[in-house]
Amino acid sequence: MSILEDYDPEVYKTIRHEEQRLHDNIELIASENYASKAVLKALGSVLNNKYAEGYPHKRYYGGCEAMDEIEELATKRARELFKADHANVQPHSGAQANMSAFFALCKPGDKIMGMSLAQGGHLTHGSPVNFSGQLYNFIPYSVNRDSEQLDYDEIERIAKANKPKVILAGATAYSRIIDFQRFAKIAESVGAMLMVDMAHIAGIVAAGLHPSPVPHAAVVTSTTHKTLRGPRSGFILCKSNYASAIDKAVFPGIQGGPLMHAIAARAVAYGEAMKPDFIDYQSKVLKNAVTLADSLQKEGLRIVSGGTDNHMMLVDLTKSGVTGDAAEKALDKVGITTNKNAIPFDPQPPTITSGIRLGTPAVTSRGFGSQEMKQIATLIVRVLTNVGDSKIYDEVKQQVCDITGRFPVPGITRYNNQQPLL
Ligand code: DSN
Repeated sequence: MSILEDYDPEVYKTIRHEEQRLHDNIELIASENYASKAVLKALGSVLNNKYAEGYPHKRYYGGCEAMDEIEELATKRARELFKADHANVQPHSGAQANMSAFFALCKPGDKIMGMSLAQGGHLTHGSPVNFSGQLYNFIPYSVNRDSEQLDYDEIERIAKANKPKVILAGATAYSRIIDFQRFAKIAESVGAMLMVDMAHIAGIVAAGLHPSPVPHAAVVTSTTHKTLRGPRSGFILCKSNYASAIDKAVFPGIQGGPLMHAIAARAVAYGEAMKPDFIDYQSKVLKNAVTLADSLQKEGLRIVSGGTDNHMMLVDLTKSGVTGDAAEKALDKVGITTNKNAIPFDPQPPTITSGIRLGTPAVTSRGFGSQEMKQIATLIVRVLTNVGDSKIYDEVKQQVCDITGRFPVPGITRYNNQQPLL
């Protein structure tokens, strides 16, 4: 960083600004995490400089020897980590991974069943403003209105009535175990292919603490930067009979040159996820999520579906009279970072919402435990019951600083004169 400081102080300043935010704030966005120093090192490496269109030993550019080595290492680690027949580590992001999977499995106009964005799905699971909703005939399914959990009988009924080509499982705002085996049975019963987007839970799956979709799905897509704690990127796992279609869909189908520095960083992240302490980390993520959800409930907030089995929870703010948007903004003021999120059957528009989504991957990477979860719940409620009260905000901000000051941020050496955790 000191080279950048001299060379381009303006850019350096913004990076320092973000380091300061990462250090000072409590990061509760469920899809974020702190990549290790090793992951960041690979991302910032000279592999950035190389064009390597194609696949190992079948490139459209010379000089790709090291590129072949790193891509083979990353795909081997991804296959081993998730016990998959085939891995493609080139998608630039989760959205690109999903686009590639749709291209491989369907033709424009085909029917795909997916969880709607408003119910906890993802933009690329058929939202009308996204390519997925525009190119394919998406049939949405939702959670049950009473249990706020996936209703597999209802999903089966919709599948039988519509006979989709693909059934897509996976979510960005769903806090319960997803029964991939049941999804596979439903898909099989209507002659559909099962695709799973496991982006949020990939790290928990890798640690063996959430059932894996890999044995059940034709194709599994993911990102690497959420619970998996790697670089921002995507990847695809599939059964061997889909390997060729998936590879062709990624390149030349929708992408050009792979981002080789990001592929190297994925390899580092997969390697980290293979270490025994990764299982310990993921079990702490889950334990912290339960403690945070329980503590918020004790403080009077309603958790959608009554709790969590994974790294996240949705908090229903309806009774408090504070919208998700107002809550996100108020919590931002005290250094608690969250995102507004629709709750199931939310009457508010997506820009306002009635809820916030909270997750524990980042704070657990930092070393927070049960005590901090309970404290955070109290601080959140203190803010939400005193929205607009700057005296309370100052008091809570001080307590946030007291907590964050005790925990160095992985990947950043600057603080506390000590080596980072990772
Ligand atoms: N936007 C991501 C999330 O926050 O869940 C999913 O891509």
